[in-house]
Amino acid sequence: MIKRFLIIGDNHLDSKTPLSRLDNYMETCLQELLETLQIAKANKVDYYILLGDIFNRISVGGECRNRALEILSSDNGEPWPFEKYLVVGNHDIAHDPDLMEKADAQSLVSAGCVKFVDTIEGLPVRFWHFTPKLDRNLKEGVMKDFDEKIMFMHASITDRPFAFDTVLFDELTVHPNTKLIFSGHIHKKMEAEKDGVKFINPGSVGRNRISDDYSKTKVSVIGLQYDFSNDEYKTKVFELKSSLPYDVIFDVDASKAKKSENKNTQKFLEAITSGSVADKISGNIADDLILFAENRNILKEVTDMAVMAINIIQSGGEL
Ligand SMILES: [Mn+2]
Repeated sequence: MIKRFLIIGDNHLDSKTPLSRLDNYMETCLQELLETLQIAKANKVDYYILLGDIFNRISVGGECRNRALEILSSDNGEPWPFEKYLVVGNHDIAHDPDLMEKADAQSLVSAGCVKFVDTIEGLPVRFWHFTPKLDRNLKEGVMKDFDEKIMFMHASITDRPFAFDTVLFDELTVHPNTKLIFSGHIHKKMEAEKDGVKFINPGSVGRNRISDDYSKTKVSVIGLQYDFSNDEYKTKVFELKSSLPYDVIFDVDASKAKKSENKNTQKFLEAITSGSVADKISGNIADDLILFAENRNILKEVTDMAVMAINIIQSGGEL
């Protein structure tokens, strides 16, 4: 039994254009969504899999939601000739699976244009939707108990250690039947193989913030042809033509200027917090900051904000 899949990483559709984007974010994202469906059709896939974070927020506004719904529902009135499945991502549900019923992602499910399930009858594949415990469960070896051959998930699996906590693919224990793991969530293309198990993150389709990761690669989705009788498979990368180049959609120069501005702010903060006012300091950081800022004619609003930030941090964010 040979089946074809198209696997699509985090779309992050939104009606709001992120500050760093120069184009109309929603229009570009919807165009990209449509193109992925056209690729699926042209390549005669059986299953179209969204790997999570189809939406950037739990509710992205009626226009964006409805247009996504129309695009996913039909090809100019003709039903798309494949099954569509949704892995739920953290952004789709504001990190809380109990909020799914309120989510725009649920609208797609309720309208019948994507399926939200854990398994497909008669096909050894499984969907792992985001939950706050998913990463921990994966680290604790939960996959050992599930014998499907292909896993689709929204989890922090990475091929190498990152600056933040992730689930290292090398340390993942899976069932002997499992051959392939596709995961979205980390917006970075990754591919790794160990003991006959392959991990692929196709990278995100949505580019919702300026990031070097996006500048180095083209936006793409992954085609998979899998023979379930002998576990032979091949994958193919499809680059999206509708994804505009990085330097067209992002104001790279403005971002650089902003980075240097942040650096200056940091220098300023260092200067005012590490200055030598030994004879006057009270030991109370907020009082000392006010005194120091007054001596240097810093705008009162700036000092007030800094003091408020200090208060929030000192109270453990309870304010
Ligand atoms: Mn995401």
